[in-house]
Amino acid sequence: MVEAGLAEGVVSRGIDRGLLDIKVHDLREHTTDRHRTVDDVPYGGGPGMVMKPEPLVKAVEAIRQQRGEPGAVVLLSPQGRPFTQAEAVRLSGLPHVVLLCGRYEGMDERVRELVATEELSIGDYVLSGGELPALVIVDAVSRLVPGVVGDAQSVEGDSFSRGLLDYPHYTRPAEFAGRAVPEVLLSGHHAEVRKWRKRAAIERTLDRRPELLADASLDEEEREMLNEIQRKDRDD
Ligand code: 4HQ
Repeated sequence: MVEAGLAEGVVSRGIDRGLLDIKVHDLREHTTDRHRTVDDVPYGGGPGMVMKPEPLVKAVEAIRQQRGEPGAVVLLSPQGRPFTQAEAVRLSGLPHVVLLCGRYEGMDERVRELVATEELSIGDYVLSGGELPALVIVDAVSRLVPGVVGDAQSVEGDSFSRGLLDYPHYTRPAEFAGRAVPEVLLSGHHAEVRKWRKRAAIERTLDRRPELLADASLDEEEREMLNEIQRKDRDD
């Protein structure tokens, strides 16, 4: 599953261009029994299985030998701190990151204590394994590595790079199913387009994710727009 995810899109291109160096490690390579067992029954009873600690700890030890000391060893789990754009920016500044993916009910707690430096969650839902969360993190971090996304402006302008939701996007045709593209976007007035997009991003954020505005980095013009929109909403 992880190899398939790495073989697509910007991540694959970044690897091919030598901008990203990503290795997938199979925990079964760090087992000693005939069945290459990575899971066992939970102490205390209950349903499901738990990832055994030895293969995980040995895998991280082997990674240390092969690739040097990682800047972070991240355990993926719903119990982790929320993974945000700010976390992606932080991880993108580290030269080497290890992502630990578990299956079943989770990992033996001693893996977190002994080898993980942090625990991250990609959201409040339960997946069947940490592989997709790891790919999510690889994708979000990779596109922040210089050169991986062709157009650096598209990364800087991203939704969340300043803590706001994105503005609406339109392409041709100018009218579709009876719906017209906002006039200002066809006008060629670049300053007006910029202002329209700023306002639209603020309106959407206020409407859908108002809690984001507390931490958003708004410039003077955006602050003024926010005040104006809130004044209007209050008055009517
Ligand atoms: N899981 N964010 C259970 C997640 C998850 C998430 C990963 C499911 C670990 C054992 N990981 N395994 N949400 O749902 O990171």
